[in-house]
Amino acid sequence: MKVGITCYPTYGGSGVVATELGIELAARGHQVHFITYSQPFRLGGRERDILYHEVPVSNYPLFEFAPYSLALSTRMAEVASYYDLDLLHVHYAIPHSISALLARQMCATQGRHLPFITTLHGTDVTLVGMDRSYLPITRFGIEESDGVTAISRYLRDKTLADFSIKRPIEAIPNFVNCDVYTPMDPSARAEARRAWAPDGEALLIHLSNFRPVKRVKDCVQIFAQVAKQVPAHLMLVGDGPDRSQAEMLAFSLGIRDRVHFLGKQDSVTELLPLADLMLMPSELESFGLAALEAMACRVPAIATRVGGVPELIEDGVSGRLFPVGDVASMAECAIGLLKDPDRLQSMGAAARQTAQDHFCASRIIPLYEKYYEQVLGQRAP
Ligand code: GMT
Repeated sequence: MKVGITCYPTYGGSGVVATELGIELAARGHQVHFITYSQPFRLGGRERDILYHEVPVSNYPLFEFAPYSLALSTRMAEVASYYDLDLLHVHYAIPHSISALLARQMCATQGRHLPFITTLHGTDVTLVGMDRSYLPITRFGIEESDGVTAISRYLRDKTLADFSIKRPIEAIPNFVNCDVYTPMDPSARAEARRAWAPDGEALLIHLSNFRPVKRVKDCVQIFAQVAKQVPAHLMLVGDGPDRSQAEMLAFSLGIRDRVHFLGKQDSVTELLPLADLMLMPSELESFGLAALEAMACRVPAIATRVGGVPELIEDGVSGRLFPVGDVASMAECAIGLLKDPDRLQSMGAAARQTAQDHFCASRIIPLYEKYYEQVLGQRAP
């Protein structure tokens, strides 16, 4: 199949899923065309059967806002025609589903059928989509798509209810490549941990785009409690609007020397397996890809019981779940686990097993392929 993929190529879960999907599809013999405004950050640019088409957005003095969505439609229709694409798969509803809809119409005028699938990731429905100025167009984009998937059952059901959607939505969960996200050899791990925890201290990790929904400051608060009882360090991976507030909080709590702000990292596969625990105290997660990536590396997460997270983490077995903002309980739980290596070890093993049994790319990519076939087969003769 020849598949065009559009996503937000910068830091963010939807871009990660779209890019990893493209890589996995190419590995299974499909030809993948990324159509985005810059190269997706997890793409090296030399992968076989993956082509990248930049969307040039011209500006003119008259435009106060450059019409990216229209430039994207133009590029989608061009790429579809030049490379004979079978379908477009867009990630994040706004504006990508609308651009794809226009591209489909442009192609139709040339006698080319170009169906498109929209994958909903979370904030496109729960935040952006619920904004009055975007709600009608989000609903329209969903209804007009040839296929729609959501990354959890929670998000599927919420979309159907909140937008009064009549068409079916397929729930296809986030995935990881379990051969890439994998526990590290113990001696290499012990050696690499020294960079962050030089004296054998415990090591916690948080990975996000530091938006308010991630509650990064809760991570710092939780860690401050933990560090009072257990010698420990915290790696904060990523960057975004709440970073400076988190830095200020770490200073004011007197733990700045033990909180390591690593910024945006291209390769988290070398960092995640080093940690003992992952912190994901989000206000909302439609799935929680960062926790899955950690779990595949045998690192259990202390997370919040929100959105689709309970579909990933079984509380008390493969991780722990708490109410949003319950910093005291999350800290107490982290301290308990760090002081009980056997329990931490078995929770880590259960986390890895969950990733392997339910969320490996080898299980999930065939679901996308099957869905592509279904959408392509829908065409009236
Ligand atoms: O909030 C983010 O981390 C980015 C956001 C996105 O759409 O780029 O992530 C969403 O998509 C991820 C991948 O499908 C999910 O794992 C995240 O749970 C989801 N984030 C939220 O729902 C807040």
